[in-house]
Amino acid sequence: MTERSLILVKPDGVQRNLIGEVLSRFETKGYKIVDLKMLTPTEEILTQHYAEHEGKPFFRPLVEFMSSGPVVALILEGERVIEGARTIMGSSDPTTAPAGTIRGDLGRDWGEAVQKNLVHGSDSPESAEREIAIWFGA
Ligand code: RTP
Ligand code: MG
Repeated sequence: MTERSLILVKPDGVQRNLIGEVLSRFETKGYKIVDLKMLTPTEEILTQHYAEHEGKPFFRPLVEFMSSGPVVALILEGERVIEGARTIMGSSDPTTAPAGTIRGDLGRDWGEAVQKNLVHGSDSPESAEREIAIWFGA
């Protein structure tokens, strides 16, 4: 089934000049970038985006990290792209993410409170719809 997923190249990915590398992994797989923009996210957009994590100890540091510089937000489209993009990304912790994935190959965990794990991808069709509305409007 054709789906859409909201992908972010996080501030560490932009700072490390990895936008092209990250996007090319999704494009090479065959997924289509159907919208894309660069912006420094406001607290408001991040509070909506990370609503599920509000109240957790890493919430404030996460919002501060994510608003520390520009990110690239994009909508990726393709067959089962929500699950497929997360497979390409690898699991959250860059130290244990499998080799061959974006986080496993390129992610660095230097012990910061917030894992600078380069990329975000929607985790379900419901999240994707919600997040696309937050970042790109209806
Ligand atoms: P994402 O939402 O960014 O795609 O990542 P995810 O599903 O793999 O991870 P999630 O549990 O949704 O957490 C969102 C982001 O919060 C940061 N985080 N820090 N214990 C910690 O310090 C901690 N846990 C999570 C990471 O940047 C993670 O990607
Ligand atoms: Mg998540």
